[in-house]
Amino acid sequence: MNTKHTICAGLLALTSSIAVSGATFAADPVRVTQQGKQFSEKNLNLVAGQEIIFINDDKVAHNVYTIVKGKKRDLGLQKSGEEDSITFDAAGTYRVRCAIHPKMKMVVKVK
Ligand SMILES: [Cu+2]
Repeated sequence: MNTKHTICAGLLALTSSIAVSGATFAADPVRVTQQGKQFSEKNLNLVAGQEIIFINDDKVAHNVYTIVKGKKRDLGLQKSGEEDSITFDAAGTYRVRCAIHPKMKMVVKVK
């Protein structure tokens, strides 16, 4: 009987477990001020995973929101002096608005 030995050279899968770390740096958050019922930026370019910190530097309250992946991301009522943030995880173009002041508009492009 002829027995055929097939010896599979074990694939050294070490590399896959070592890789990854250090490859991804989250970009710094961007600070956007709300003053005079306007955003301090009209257009912003971000990388995926980057965060915008919205600061209310107005006397009046604001309510920042945008739609991320079909879901409304709403910071709710933001009183004078308060700050809150939205993280943009996915590439795309996002229109940021204030629910109280329709003229407040900002476009965020994430790649
Ligand atoms: Cu507002």
